[in-house]
Amino acid sequence: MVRKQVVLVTGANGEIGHGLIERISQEGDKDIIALDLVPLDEELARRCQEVFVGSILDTQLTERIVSRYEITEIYHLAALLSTRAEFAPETAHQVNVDGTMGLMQLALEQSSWSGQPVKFLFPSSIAVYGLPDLETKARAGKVKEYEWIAPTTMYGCNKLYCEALGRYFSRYYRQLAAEKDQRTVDFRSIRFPGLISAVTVPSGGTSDFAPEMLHAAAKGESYACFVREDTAIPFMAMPDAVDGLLRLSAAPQQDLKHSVYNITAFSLTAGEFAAKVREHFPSAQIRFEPDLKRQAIVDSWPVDTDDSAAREDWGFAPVYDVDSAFAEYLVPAIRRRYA
Ligand code: AKB
Repeated sequence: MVRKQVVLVTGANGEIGHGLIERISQEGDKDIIALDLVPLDEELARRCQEVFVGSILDTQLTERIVSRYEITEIYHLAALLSTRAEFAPETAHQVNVDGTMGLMQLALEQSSWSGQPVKFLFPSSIAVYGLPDLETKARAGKVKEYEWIAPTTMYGCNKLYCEALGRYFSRYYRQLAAEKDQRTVDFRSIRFPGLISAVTVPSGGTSDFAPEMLHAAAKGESYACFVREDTAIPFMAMPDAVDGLLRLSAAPQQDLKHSVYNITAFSLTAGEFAAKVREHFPSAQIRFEPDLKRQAIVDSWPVDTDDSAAREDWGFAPVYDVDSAFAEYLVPAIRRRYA
């Protein structure tokens, strides 16, 4: 019996999963299997070869998956985001770290069947950065991958550690063995800014204030923003994030000088974001009621990131700046969604 070769997407029902599954299935050359804690939306499920409902920590489930399919590529999107992880740090560690470690082991094991490296695409985050105060944040400006990596959240710690784990699995796994291990993981990671989707509303993150503000305005609901008006972090429209993952996956290995890359599209304050929302939804009711604890998390994230390495090594360039993201992607799609 020959197992079908597939791409595994974990956390498939989440924000990135929606856009990613749609794009991979449109491209039409790969079969997708999806794993999520909840059943996938019907439209999304139809694009997958099979959907598995359960936890990435459930080894019986992952063993059942590999008994049926040969996995050649993994997009490991499942995670507890920064706000949710602070309410359950130990659970976050299990899901974000132990879950990732288990999938890297699964990737290694799968590579032994084909003799080829299994690609492991891992979304990391601006949460790996930790700027100590607002003055330093302003002075730091666009941070490089190796600067200010002192996360203040469990989620940020988890992401930073898993980046290191990925580097280890792809370059140094069992480095003291007498014979080099032939099984290999081809780990590639992107540090994303806050992502904004027209299709889904995020939950459990701390950059959520921007997409929440926009979706509330489109629904005609008032919104109390949990950070100050002058709070600035980088953002990106979801199609550019999905494109980034697919481009990084397609890049020839020899072009990649790093295993982890920043990418960014535009940086603006929550007040500027609110002004953009009002430009398109003039009756939007937005007020600012900072939650000091969530504020402190966002204050520790950089104003922007330096993504020159991604641009140089694999040609990353976002399609959308802030104006075109609103005018050409977010607003038309959100209006259709809530019509
Ligand atoms: C979060 O807010 O936790 C995420 C992130 C910035 O990675 N959106």
